[in-house]
Parts: sequence; C-alpha cells; structure tokens
Amino acid sequence: MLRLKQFIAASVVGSVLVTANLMVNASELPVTPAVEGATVTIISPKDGDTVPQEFTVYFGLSGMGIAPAGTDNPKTGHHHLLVNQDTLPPEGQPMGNPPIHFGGGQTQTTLTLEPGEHTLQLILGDRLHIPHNPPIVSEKITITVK
Ligand SMILES: [Cu+2]
Repeated sequence: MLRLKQFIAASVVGSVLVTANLMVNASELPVTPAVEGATVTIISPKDGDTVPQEFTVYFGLSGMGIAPAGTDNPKTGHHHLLVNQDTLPPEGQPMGNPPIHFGGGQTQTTLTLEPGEHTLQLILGDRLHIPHNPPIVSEKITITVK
C-alpha cells in the first residue's frame, strides 16, 4: 500500500511538473543528458513479424535504468511507444500524446491493432517526459497484424 501511495504521489508530482513546464519557454526546460551507449530496443515483436490483433510488446533498455515519471534519479527514464508515427516527438519539451507514455516504469504493453502493416518505435523520456539529449530511440520496426 505504501508503495502504491508513493507511486501515486510521484505520478501527481510528475503531472504538475509537466503542466508547469509547458508554461515556460522550451529553452528554459532542463534537458537530461543521455548516458553514452545507452540503447532502447523493442525485444518483441521483431521487425517483419506477423502478429495477431492483440499482442504484447516487450521493451528493452540497456545502459540506463527505468524509473517512474516524476522520479528524480540520474541515468533513468521511462518508455514511450510510437505507433504508426512518421516523426519523432520534438526535442527539449515534454512529449504529448502520441506517444503512449509508460510513466509507471512499465516494460511491456498489450496492443490491439487493425489488420495490416503498422510501425512501432520506442523513445525514452526523463522524469518530465522530455527526450534525453541526444534522444534515446529504438529502431522503427514494421509488423503485420493478421
Ligand atoms: Cu512520459
């Protein structure tokens, strides 16, 4: 229970910080440096895979740690999933929606998509949902939903 309360408190703080930061100039936002060599990957599915309409995406991160949004812990971040997005979120500002945020520190999600081709890509964000500098981005994979 205590953990849940801490998590909720961290989420609330994170939301307040994001809101506050959206009101200031992008140039004033703190940008978290990326850890050199850190990589984010989509563990599953793999590029070119065919999947059912409902499937699970597993997120991988190496060289840095996962922390819930709002957690001020160096060398950490949380996952964001881009589904069918042609461009990456702008740098230097909190990410909106899309992408899908995993601010609880989740490392997997279940998606339900229409049949056809879709692309998936991960980008890490810091405690304020801002991409690191430089952004830590996975390869963009293409899958077929049957
Ligand atoms: Cu986020």
